[in-house]
Amino acid sequence: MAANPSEKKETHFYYPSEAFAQNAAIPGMNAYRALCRAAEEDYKGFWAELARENVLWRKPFTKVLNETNPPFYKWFEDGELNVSYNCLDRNLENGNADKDAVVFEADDGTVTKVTYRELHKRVCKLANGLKSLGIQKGDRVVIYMAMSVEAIVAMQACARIGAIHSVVFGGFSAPSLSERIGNAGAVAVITADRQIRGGRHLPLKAIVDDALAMNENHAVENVVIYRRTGDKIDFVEGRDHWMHELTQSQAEICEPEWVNAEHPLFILYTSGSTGNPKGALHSSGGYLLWAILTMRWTFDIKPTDVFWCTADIGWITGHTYNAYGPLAVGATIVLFEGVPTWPHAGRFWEIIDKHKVSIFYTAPTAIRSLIKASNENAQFAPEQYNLSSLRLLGSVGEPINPEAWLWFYKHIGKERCPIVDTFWQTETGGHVIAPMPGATPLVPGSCTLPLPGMFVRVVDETGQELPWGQGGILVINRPWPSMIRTVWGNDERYKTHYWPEELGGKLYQAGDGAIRDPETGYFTITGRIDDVLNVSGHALGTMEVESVLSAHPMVAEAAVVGKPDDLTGESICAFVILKNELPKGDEAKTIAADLRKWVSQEISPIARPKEIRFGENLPKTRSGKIMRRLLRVIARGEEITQDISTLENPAILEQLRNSL
Ligand code: 6R9
Repeated sequence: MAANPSEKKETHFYYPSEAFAQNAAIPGMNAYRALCRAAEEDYKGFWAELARENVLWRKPFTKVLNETNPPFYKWFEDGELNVSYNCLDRNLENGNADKDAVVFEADDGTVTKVTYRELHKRVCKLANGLKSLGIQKGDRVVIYMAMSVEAIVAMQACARIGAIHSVVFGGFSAPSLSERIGNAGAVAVITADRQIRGGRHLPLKAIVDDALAMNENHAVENVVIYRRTGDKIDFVEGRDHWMHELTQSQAEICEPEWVNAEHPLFILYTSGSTGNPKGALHSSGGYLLWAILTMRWTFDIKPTDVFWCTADIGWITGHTYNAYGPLAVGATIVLFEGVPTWPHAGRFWEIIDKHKVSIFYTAPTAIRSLIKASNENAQFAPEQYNLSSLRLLGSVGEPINPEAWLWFYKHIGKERCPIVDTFWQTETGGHVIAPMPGATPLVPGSCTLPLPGMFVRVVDETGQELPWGQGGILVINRPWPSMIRTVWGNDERYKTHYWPEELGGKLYQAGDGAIRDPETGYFTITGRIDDVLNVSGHALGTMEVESVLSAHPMVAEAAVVGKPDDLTGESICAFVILKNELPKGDEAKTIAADLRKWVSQEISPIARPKEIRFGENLPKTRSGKIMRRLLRVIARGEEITQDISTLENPAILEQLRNSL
């Protein structure tokens, strides 16, 4: 892969190698454009054909899209299928039975490999076990587990019997778990005794006990416990069951429950920045279709690939690109229990080397922290490991700043592997904007172009499409198969939140701002809409300023928020993590002055942060997103009264508060 400077001085495109392009599912821009055109010309026909080719239907659908009650769209509504059948039985029938489905790397480095045949058996046994407890199609089952084969077995077992799972990330506290159990009206919880992270045993079952005790009105009758550590737990007779005992004498075959395409597959709660978490509801048919297609198109998955997505199954990325998509296409996945920095900061590179990972999909925040770690200690630098098995890299979760992109490209991909920067959300089910790796010329910091079949626009506050080069609101203007169906138990919230009247009620509002390159039409995500700053009447994306700060040689990571200012309306406060130690006194002042000058030069004096605070880290959610709303509160010197249950590192708040 070579960097070709284009005529435009500032844009460099990175092209896939010829060999990569030739073998890719979408082998060039013409193929990409042809697919986009096909969708444009006959939208329903486009999706119908893909759905027939990629999904195994028990009963074929005759209706493609029902638009009679927008925004409550229905896809393939008279078709019948089973998602677990598509992920497991399909592979027993097509020669993958003895292929590894999951390579599980435990926290302590122990490796367990599970073939498709074995996975199918375990899923069937648990599915039968759940049925023996009286759990039925349509019942909600909360899964509160860490990364484990059993967590995927649990999700698949629910899908097999038509139960609706709701995975709650294993780092959530008892009140958050209790709220989700209550909201979903769950009849059962599947959990583990404990989880292991970074050598420590952390409770799971005890938190389930607390969560259930907090809400007397919950409907949970059964708790199924996977024994991970063997630590002692309290056991409620009649309610609690060990997973191994429940499944022991169950039959190894479980006839799938054939469900309608619109039957809900799962609820996944997304932590909105305001209000209670929203339970995004996903369907069976449409969701599965997009999970499969994006594995083929964005990840160009091949039978020989070893696919590693580092996202926890508690997030949508772990759902679509660990539990469902890769299995439905018969891939081998690596599933990692631990954390990137334990027992050392080279762990990710070590795992890639050890398991010969060929596709590696992770988050910008992980990349940035590993850049910092490898700068601090060359022993953990990627150069110490053999990464030659890699052929494709992916990024997800936040905008990736060009600095981190280039490091990822050079040090991990060795300028050979395309990077797919995938923009999407819990609500979209799968990728929305991402390069097609064998086709799209890459530009660091841009997620490039929408996937074929995704109709994405940048509009103003009234819903009018804006010309390229003008920043606005990102919307999707046609329903798509893997879209959120509703907010669980709250149709009204679904309608008003995602299909705002101001935009005419017909546009799905993603909640992000975006701008398209005036020449290429490439999209750059400028951050959540509520992250747009307005300094002296100039709109500035937080991302824009953060990118420039992060590109400074001393900076590891930066987050920028606005704060009210008498003079300029809003002023910029930057929280900065340096590659070296936390600076003090005069040193801090000098560096801050340097950084201000730098931003002035790189963007404009308007973007110059009025205030710069240094810290050892930024407050992040457990899925790695910077919690700017907390930084906003700190910048304003206010007390933190908001919910911080999704925060990974609460201690950092105190440090940042005292950083002035
Ligand atoms: C998949 C996932 C969704 C929000 C989304 C946006 C941000 C995700 C991104 C990205 C820029 C990317 N986001 N991927 N921003 N570039 N490649 O993360 O889902 O947890 O629901 O978050 O994440 O702000 O709206 P979810």
